Amino acid sequence: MAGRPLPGSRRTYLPGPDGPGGALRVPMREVPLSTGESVVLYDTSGPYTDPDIVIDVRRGLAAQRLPWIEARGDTVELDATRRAATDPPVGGPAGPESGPAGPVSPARREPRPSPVPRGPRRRALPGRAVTQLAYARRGEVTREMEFVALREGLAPEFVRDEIAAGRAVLPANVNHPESEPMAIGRNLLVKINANIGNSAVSSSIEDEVEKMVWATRWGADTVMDLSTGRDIHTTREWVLRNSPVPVGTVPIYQALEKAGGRAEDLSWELYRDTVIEQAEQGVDYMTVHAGVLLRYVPMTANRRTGIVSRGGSILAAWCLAHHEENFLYTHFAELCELLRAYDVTFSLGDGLRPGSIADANDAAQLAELATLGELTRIAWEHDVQVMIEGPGHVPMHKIKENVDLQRELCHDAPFYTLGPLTTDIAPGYDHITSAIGAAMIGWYGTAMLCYVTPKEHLGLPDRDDVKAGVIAYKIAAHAADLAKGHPGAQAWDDALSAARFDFRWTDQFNLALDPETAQAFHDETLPAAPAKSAHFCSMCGPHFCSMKITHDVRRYADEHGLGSTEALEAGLRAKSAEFTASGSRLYLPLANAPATPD
Ligand code: IRN
Ligand code: FE2
Repeated sequence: MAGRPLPGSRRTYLPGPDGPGGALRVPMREVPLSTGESVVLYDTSGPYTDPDIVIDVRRGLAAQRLPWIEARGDTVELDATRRAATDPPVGGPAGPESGPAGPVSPARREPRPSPVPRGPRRRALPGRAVTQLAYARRGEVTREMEFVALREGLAPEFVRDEIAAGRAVLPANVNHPESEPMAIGRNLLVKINANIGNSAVSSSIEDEVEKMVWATRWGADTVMDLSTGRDIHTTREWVLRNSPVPVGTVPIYQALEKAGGRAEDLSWELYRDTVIEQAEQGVDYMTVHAGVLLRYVPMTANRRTGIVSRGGSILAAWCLAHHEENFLYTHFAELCELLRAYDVTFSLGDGLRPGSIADANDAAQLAELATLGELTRIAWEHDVQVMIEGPGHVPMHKIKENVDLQRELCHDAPFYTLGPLTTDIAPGYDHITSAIGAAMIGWYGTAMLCYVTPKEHLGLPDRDDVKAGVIAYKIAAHAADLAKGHPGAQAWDDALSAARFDFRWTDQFNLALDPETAQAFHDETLPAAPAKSAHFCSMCGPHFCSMKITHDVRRYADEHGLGSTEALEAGLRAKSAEFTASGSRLYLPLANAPATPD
């Protein structure tokens, strides 16, 4: 099937250093304007919005990074017998026979004869680190780094330097060659993650692939597959093979399924095999709750909401049941050895994050953060990339402290936070309570914001919730980019404001984060074509549009040969006379609307 760009946009490609026909080209979203100019925006939607690319979700996306990975010559293909040991059979009740579809595939519900073909899986040659961190430290600018630099409008050497210093990560498993490279760091554009995944009681494989495509269409920079229900392996396989963005997981969820749902039956060996299985599938980053130490668990006893992290509560239960130290902590160096063989990035989990305003910045949270800093150093010694997960629920006045402490304790590794929610009182609106915190924490330097949807605390998000969450977080991330003065961030705002001021309505819709909603709202009151160039909208009506008045004032100045200040004063006096003459009413009734009672 061919893709569908957002209304008024088209997918365009920036040529790489070898020119337009070269191996490297970076997809962007181009918005052509009625003025003949166009605006080029960062685009996460992948080939799904390129009408020239035919996508068969049963085959997956093109493995565009494969030649780069092979050219480095530091990985080896795993043979099929080796793979059979870690790949469980694909199938199950909601398995391949009902493959993913929705907006992605017209073949929904059609029987499919074969499961998703799995590409050759690979890992590092013995003793080699195939991580972007290892390359960056050696001074190598990889193709992936070049791609990121072009996309963000930065120098390739700058991107390499940020990665080498550990200030940025570029999650790119050698077994996910379908991904378009992106990087996460405080000196790059603020990124957002969308969580998808089924639970034991809801959703199917096709729903999850559809959500991934949907989330990236609206701007998700990464997705995390948090499936805990049936077919975890197969769902992930479908998501990975079709995902143009890095995919993250929390392996302890699948390990718990393998342990029959009993936390005490988990073991390092079971966990390790799960990590290998997922790394061979191509998971780009993994949440690892290795900072939930036995001695920290009692610190949560008097909290308002105890332990709210799923992974954190599983590890806490294991520690208490065995009265032993968290096996993720005691085996951390071994875990590093595994991750460096595929270039899986650590996302060190905040298993003790506060789950309520009352618990924000408490001793348990900060003790865990210090341990994550210690683990960061160990991962770096193994050339493994690291980011640090953060809270949670934090009131506005306690947000900055989180970023300051994280920087100090975790040596400037990128911070990746869930919101934070700035109040607990608005279930049903937690995309808003948390986007407020996300904007603030992004401004202070958080590199990636994990979205929260309106269904948070209430249920599994559906398609509409995913969109609401992504849009709320794109707003927070972009607001942070503006405040941080990221080069080029403001150009988008300037273009949209110019369109608004010039009453180029269609340009305004097309430049919007959500063009469909912007146009639909305008259509609700002024659907006719002439309204799309009218010098007012139904909010203020024709006589009280401030922008129209400003234009009138400027015209008045031109016509009367007045300098700007004089013109403004004279123009405003004229407007004031007009206002008084109209009865000094602020809102004039629309011509076709029922008269407003005075
Ligand atoms: C992000 C920052 N802090 C937590 N997160 C996300 O929460 C994390 O990336 C993953 O998507 C999810 C893990 O939830 P638990 O297991 O910690 O509840
Ligand atoms: Fe919560």
